[in-house]
Amino acid sequence: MRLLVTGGAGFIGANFVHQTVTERPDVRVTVLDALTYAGNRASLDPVTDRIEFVHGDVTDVQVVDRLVADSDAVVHFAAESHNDNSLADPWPFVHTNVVGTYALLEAVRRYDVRYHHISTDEVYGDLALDDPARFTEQTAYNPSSPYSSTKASSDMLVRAWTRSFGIRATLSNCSNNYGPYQHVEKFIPRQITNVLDGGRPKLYGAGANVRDWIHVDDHNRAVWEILDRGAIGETYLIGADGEADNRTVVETVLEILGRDRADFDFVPDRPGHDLRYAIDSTRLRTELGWAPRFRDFRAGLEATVAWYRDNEAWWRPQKAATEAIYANNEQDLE
Ligand code: NAD
Ligand code: TDX
Repeated sequence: MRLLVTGGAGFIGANFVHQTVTERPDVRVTVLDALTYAGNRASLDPVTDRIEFVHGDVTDVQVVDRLVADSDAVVHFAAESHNDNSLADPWPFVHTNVVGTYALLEAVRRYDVRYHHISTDEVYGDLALDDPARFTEQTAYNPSSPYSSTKASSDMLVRAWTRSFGIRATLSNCSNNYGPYQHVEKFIPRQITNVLDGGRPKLYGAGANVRDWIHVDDHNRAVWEILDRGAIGETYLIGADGEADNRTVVETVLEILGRDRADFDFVPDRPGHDLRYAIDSTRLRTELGWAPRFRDFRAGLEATVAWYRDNEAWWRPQKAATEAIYANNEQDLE
């Protein structure tokens, strides 16, 4: 099988490529990645001699056409992925997430190539903190941020191309991922590396917002189940029952690293900050037999903390510039 992986130098994509190369030696992987600030070629170092890497943009129809024509399937991870950046400058999100998906859809239509679309639970908006409900495949779309609205837009394109043109597509919406190779702008790596640097974690608002954490390897195993056995035209929600409020996550990181649990700062809240995400993944579990392997969030966090401690050379080059952007944003919000 010839598999095109877009965004394979990013967090989830790189972990997906590692897993695929290790567990599926029959798959020939080509990565298409623009190496934006979020892409890191070093994330593919462990597998570099076993894949083809193409430095290119998913909005470049010529590159996309050539690579899709030479593939049996595409998994589309590439995106602008950070909510805070989308509030500061939405344009790259519209361009990559919407136009990039359009370019891929037209190419898979032209060459009748199997397509899997990676999306997020954020397309459903948020839930109240005290609401027992969780998102299902039937929940209405209601995105809050420029990021989530462009992901919702791309999902709609996939659904329309499936119905109108009969492309062979599946779609998955996953909750918050954690694990190795995640950019230090994101919540968990930011706090781990702040503490490793002797600094203090930064909690938005009151730290009460809830995210539904899943280990990135569990996400990627679910993607493979869908590629193997998912029903064409269908959507699967991916989640591992990992709800935790942000304050608890920060306190756990501090505790793992031997610091006082109260050693954090509250900072101004993110505008429009979604309160809570929660996924009901019954469909994926019952129809495709998927189950998460990382069931103990604290153990997964300990392994992630250990990875950042052992791989400073991977994250150090991004840390100062990322914190400078946050300092600037914080000033704007005060
Ligand atoms: P990331 O920001 O770590 O990586 C994105 C990758 O895409 C980078 O390597 C970047 O260089 C590449 N890229 C960006 N624009 C591109 C372009 N125009 N052309 C080619 N490559 C481009 O993101 P991530 O956290 O790994 O997320 C991957 C996907 O998973 C995204 O579609 C995101 O919406 C989705 N998702 C993420 C999470 C999460 O918790 N991180 C949860 C659910 C869904
Ligand atoms: O410094 C911080 N302090 C803080 O309290 C940061 C960076 C974040 N937060 C909060 C905001 C969120 O409630 O932590 C939570 C997680 O924040 P992010 O890591 O920015 O993730 P989120 O906005 O939830 O979106 C993530 O999950 C869904 C990914 O970035 C998206 O790509 C994915 O679609």
